[in-house]
Order: sequence, then C-alpha cells, then structure tokens
Amino acid sequence: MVQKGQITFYSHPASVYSHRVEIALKEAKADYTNYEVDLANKPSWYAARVNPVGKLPAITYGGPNTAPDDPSPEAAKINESLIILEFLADIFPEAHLLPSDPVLRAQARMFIVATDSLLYDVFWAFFFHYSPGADQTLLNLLESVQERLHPTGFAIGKWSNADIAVAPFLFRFRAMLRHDLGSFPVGEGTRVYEILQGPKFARLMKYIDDIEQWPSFKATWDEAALVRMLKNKYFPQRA
Ligand SMILES: N[C@@H](CCC(=O)N[C@@H](CS)C(=O)NCC(=O)O)C(=O)O
Repeated sequence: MVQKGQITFYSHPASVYSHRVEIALKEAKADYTNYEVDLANKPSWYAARVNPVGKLPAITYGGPNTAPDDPSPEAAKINESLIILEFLADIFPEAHLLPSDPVLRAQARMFIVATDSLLYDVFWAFFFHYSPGADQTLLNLLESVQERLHPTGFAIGKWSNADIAVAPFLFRFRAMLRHDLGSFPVGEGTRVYEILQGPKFARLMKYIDDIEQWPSFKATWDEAALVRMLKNKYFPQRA
C-alpha cells in the first residue's frame, strides 16, 4: 500500500478507543510510530501540540519525521477514534475499511452511530459503577447489537470499520464477564456470561468468535494481559 505521509499514533494499551485505531492501522498495514501516553500523568505538550481535548487516541499525519514528543506544526493532528477510522479508510482505500459500495458504506456508518455511545455508557454503568438493573441494560444492548448484525459474517457481512468500532468493547465485556471482573457483586459477571452462552445470543457469540480469528484484530488482542492489568489497577479485590 502506498502511504504518503508519516503516521504517529498516540495511544494507551488500556484505552478502548485507542484499540479501535490500532486494529485499523494493522488492517491497513500502515507504517506508523506508536507513542504511549501516560494517562495518569499526561505531558503538557500533548494537549498543547497534539490533541487539545487531551484524550487518546490521536494521530499526526504527514510533515517531516520528528520525535513523537516534538510533533511538527506541519503535520495534521487528528483525534476522535471514529474520525481517525474514517481518515484511515480514506488514505488506505485498498484496505477496504469501508466498502466501496455506497449502500454498504451507509450501513457500516449506521451500525457505528447506533452502537457507539451506548457501548461506552453500558461499559461504564455495568463494569465500573454497577447498580441493580445494570445487567438487564447490558443484555438489552447486546441484544440490540445482535439484531443489527448481518445474518452471516461481520456486522455488514464483510469486515469493515463497523466491526473495528465495536470489537474493543465486545471483547472487554466478554473478558470481564467470564473473569468476573467489575464493580458488580461477586458472581454477577459469570452469571451474565452464562446467559450469553445460551441460544438467544448464538449469533452475537458467533460474531465475536469470527472477529477473534480476524488477523488485524488478533494482532491487537491479549486477553490475559488485559485481565492482569484490570486486576492490578482497578479490581485488586478480585485478584
Ligand atoms: N470520543 C473519544 C473518547 C476518547 C476517550 O475518552 N479516551 C480516554 C481513554 S479510552 C481518555 O483519553 N481518557 C483520559 C482523559 O479523559 O483524560 C474517542 O472516540 O476518541
């Protein structure tokens, strides 16, 4: 693939939104420099010179090659994971992050818009700020994701940005449920995980299994490392 400008990717391994961009970069076989930003102690140059919002992920594109902590004023600065996915689809058309067919492109974008904010809200509400009833909200969301899936294959049939947008959430949900990791009562994660193994969620589980085998996702996913990090950092009582 022809890449016209340098790419520097500002990320953090625990960041669900950074994970989206990492999958897309791998899918596009992009040549890029990864720079891990310490989320707990963000350097002042990051907001001043890369992402004024101060969040991860962000990329710089083009301009001269400089050290990541000294980004060139000539490089474009792009933030918001979904915008970065669109940008990567534009600069790497051969990677087919979005299909060339306009109807399929619209379907991929509709899937993303319908799921994006709900995934984060439920992630937060069930796993980090549990209150009774959050289990049903999670199950309802997963059912609505399942209903939107193409009958076979990936979200719109073919692999696309739609899968890249949801996968980091779905795999964190699955890992945290089966390891019973979260702010919920002990046993609640595994109980919900068992429900997901039933016939009602067969299509969603098949979708998750298919994503797990997809090379660009596989190259970015280490469930054991995520579980270790979550136990150390957020849920030491579950270690
Ligand atoms: N809508 C943004 C969300 C980015 C976001 O919330 N990133 C988190 C990490 S996953 C972050 O940087 N948190 C640190 C902070 O808010 O200071 C996107 O899709 O990129």
